[in-house]
Amino acid sequence: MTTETAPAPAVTPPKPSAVEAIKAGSNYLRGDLAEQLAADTDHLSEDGKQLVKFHGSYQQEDRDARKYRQKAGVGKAYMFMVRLKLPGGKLTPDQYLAVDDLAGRYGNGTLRLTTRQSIQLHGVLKGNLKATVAGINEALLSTLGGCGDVNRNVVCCPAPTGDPARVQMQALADAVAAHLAPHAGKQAYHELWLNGEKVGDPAAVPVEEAEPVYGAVYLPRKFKTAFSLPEDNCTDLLAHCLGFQAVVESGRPVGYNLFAGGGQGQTNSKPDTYPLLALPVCRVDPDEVVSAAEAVVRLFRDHGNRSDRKRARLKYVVHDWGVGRFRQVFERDYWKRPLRPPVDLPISGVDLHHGWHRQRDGRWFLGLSVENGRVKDEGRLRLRSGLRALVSRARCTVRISAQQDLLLGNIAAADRPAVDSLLCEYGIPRPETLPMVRKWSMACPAIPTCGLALTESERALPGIVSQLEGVLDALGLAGEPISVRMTGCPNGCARPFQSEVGLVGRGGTKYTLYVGGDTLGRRLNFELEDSVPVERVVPKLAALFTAFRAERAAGEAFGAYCARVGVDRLRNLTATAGGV
Ligand code: SRM
Ligand code: SF4
Repeated sequence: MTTETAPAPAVTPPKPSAVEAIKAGSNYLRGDLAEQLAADTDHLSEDGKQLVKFHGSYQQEDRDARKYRQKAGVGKAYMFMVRLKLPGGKLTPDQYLAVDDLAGRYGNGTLRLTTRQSIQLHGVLKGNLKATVAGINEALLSTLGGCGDVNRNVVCCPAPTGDPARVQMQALADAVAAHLAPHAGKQAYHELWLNGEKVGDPAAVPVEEAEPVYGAVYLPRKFKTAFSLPEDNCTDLLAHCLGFQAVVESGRPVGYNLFAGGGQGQTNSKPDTYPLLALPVCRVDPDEVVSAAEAVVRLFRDHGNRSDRKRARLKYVVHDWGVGRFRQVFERDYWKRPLRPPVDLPISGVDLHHGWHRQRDGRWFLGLSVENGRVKDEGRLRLRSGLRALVSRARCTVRISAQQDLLLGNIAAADRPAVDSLLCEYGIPRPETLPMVRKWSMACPAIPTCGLALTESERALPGIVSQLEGVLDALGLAGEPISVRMTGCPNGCARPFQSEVGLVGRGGTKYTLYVGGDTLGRRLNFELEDSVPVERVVPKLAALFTAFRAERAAGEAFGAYCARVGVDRLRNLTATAGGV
C-alpha cells in the first residue's frame, strides 16, 4: 500500500527589496556612477543615489529652500552630505585642519560631529563632490563605507588617557573597521574618486575573492559596532548591532563580552519596528575580536531580512529568534567552536570626558562640549575659528566622542594656559561652566538637510534646553545629569530612545515625548505622550521635575524615578501641564 502525502504548499520567497537589485547589478558599487558624476547635472539617478551612500555620501536638498522653490516652479536645490569613515573618531591636527578647509571650500562652512564619532560636511554641490572626497583622501582619511549596507563607523571610547584597556580597545576598533571595509568596493572607490584607474576586473574573479566577507550584494542593511568599558559607556554599547564590552582585570584588558541585537530606529506606520537593546551573547579573547565581528557580520549577511528594509537590521534577527537560538546558530554555523558565557559586568558609568585630564605620558587632553556637534562660528561663539587656532597652534590631536563632543589631546602642560586663553578669546565655554542638561543633550541635524526629517531638531533643541535650564535651576535640580535627546523623526539618530527624556519629531511642530530611560544607556524609555506641541514640552517636563524633586528616593535619577512611578501617574501629572 502506498500512502500519498499532499505536497507542502509552495512558499514563495519574499521579493527582495529594490536596493538588493541595485547592489547586485552594481559590479561592486560601481554602477554608472562614473558617468553620472561626469555628467553636467545637479543630482544623481535613483540608483546612483543608493550607490553613492556606500562611498560615504547622501544626496540631499536644501529643505529651507523647498517651499519658495516650489512656488517659483524651480526644482529642488540639490546638495550632498559627505560623511567620513573615522574609526574611534581619531584625527591628527593636519587631518582636522584639512577637513575644516574642505568644509569652507566646498561645504556650508560648518563641520558636523556625529553621534558615531565621525564628521559630516553638508551642502556640497554635485560638481564639487569628487574634489571633496579626493581632498579627504589626500589627508589620508576616507569616506568609503561611511554609509551604505556595510559595517559603519566603529565607535570606541576616544579618551586618549593611555590606559591599557582604552589603548587596546582603540586598536581593536581600527582592526575591526579595516577588516570589515568593503574589499572590491575599495577598488571601485579608488577608480571613482581618486586616480580613475581600473585595477583588474572584479567581476572576473569569484565573489568570495572579490568581496570575501560581504559578497556581491553586501549586507541586508547597515551594521553598527561599538566598544566600551563597563564603567564608561560613552558609546552607548547597547544601541549597537554588535558591542564589545571590555573585561578588565587588575588594569589589563583580558577579554570582551560580546553583545548583539541593539538598535534605535522605528517607523511610525510599522508597529513591527521598535528600538531594542543589545543582549549578551558570549565572551571572546582580545585576539578573537576581529574574527568574532566577522562571524556576526556573516550571520547577519545570511539571515537578515532582504525584502523589507524597515526590518532588515540584526536586532530583529536576535529578537525574532530569541537570544538562545541566536547563540545556537552563531556557535554552530559561524563561530564553529563552543561559546564561552559572558562575564556579568553591569554598566556603571558614562564619562563625557569634559575638561582637562592628564594622559599617562604626562601630556594633557581637554574635552569640550559641542552643542549638537555643530562646529560653526555664530555670534560671540566662534567655535570653528577657535578650533582652527587651537589645533594649529597647540598641534593637538582631535578626537570626536559618540556624544558629539570633541577631545583635544597631546597637549604639553606648558601649553595649557595658552589653550585656556584661546578658549576665552573665541568665546568657547569651558565645560565646567555649562549647565548639566546642556552637556547631556544631543540632537540630530533634521531640517534643513535631512530628507527624512518630520520636524526640526538641532535648531529646536537649544531653545528647549535653555528653558529647561531655568526650570531645573528654580527647582534646585541644576546639578542633575539629565539626558535630553531630540530627533526630527523616529529613526533615532541621536539615540533618543535610551535617554531620560526623548523628543521625537512627529510632524510640523509636534513631538512624541519619551521618559524613563537612563543616562548610562542601560534602559529604553517609554512613550509618555504623542503629538505634543513644542510649546507644551517644557511645561510638561516641569510638572514631572517638580514631582521628581518631591518624591524621588535617595540618589534616584530622573529616568529611574519615571520608570518606578509608571506611565499612568506621569500622565496624570502632565495631562494639563502647558494647556490642553
Ligand atoms: Fe542616522 C538615516 C544622520 C546616527 C538611525 N541618519 C540617516 C540620514 C542619512 C538620513 C537619510 O537616510 O536620508 C541622516 C542624515 C542627516 C543629515 O542631514 O546629516 C542621518 N545618523 C545621522 C547622524 C549624522 C546624526 C547625528 O546627529 O550625528 C549620525 C551619523 C552617524 C555616523 O557618523 O555614522 C546618525 N542613525 C544614527 C544612529 C545612532 C547610532 O548609530 O549610534 C541611529 C540609531 C541606531 C540604529 O542604527 O538603529 C541612526 N539613521 C538611522 C536610521 C534608522 C535605521 C533603522 O534601523 O531603521 C535612518 C534611516 C535609514 O537608514 O533609512 C538613518
Ligand atoms: Fe534625519 Fe530622522 Fe535621523 Fe534626524 S533622526 S537625522 S530627522 S533620519
